[in-house]
Amino acid sequence: EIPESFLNEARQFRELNMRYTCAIREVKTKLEVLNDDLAIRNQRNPIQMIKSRVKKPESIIEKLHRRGFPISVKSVRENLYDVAGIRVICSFVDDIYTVAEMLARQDDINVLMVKDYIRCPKVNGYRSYHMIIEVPVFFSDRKENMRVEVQIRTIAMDFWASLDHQMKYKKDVEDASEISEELKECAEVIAQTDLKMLSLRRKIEDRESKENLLQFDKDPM
Ligand code: 0O2
Repeated sequence: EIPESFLNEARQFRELNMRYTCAIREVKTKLEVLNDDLAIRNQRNPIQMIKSRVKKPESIIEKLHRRGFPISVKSVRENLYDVAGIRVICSFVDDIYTVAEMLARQDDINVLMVKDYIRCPKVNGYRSYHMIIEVPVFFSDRKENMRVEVQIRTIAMDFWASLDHQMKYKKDVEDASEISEELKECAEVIAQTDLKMLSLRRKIEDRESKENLLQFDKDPM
């Protein structure tokens, strides 16, 4: 016989999962709208890819436990900010800030926290722009402000973070500290390359706009 209290808590967790999934959908739509509009204005897509996930129950419980919070649905709502996670992969570093500002400016979005690990990288070399936002979601019987963590980074930063993440789950690998050192060096090279790519794109755009002006002089309407 399964105790009623357990079934009740399980039901509540399932409902919680549904609510965070819906919150992700709302924010994803906002990002897709921004991407479509910016693509028309600038003739290129600032967003390459959007990934998302709802934190697994075991990770939720582990994090609550690690931080000394009670294990309950109420506690998840109050104490965790990253149950709903969206990762936005941009082409260039300036796209990250454009997308972040445009999202933050929307009047139904409330920005609770920003961590700019691009301007201030972590000691291991990790770079990414993190925002914790609150978005209203309209359910059948109520409106609820849901928290969503949005991580925005370049393709290169994402490539680096995947390998770094893999490393975290293999703590017992030989030469771990040597690998960490090399990963850190790689992060610096990647950051330089991201900046170089941005300046090259700007040069190309400058040239294009000069050519367009020349064309206009030759052939004024
Ligand atoms: P997952 O699997 O992505 O969900 P905490 O969440 O306790 O680590 P805090 O201050 O709440 O700490 O969050 P912070 O520093 O903003 O970073 C949270 C998330 O950013 C992590 O989630 C990772 O996704 C990513 N992140 C932060 N630092 C690193 C890093 O050094 N390397 C990589 N690869 N990712 C990082 P989770 O919950 O750890 O993991």
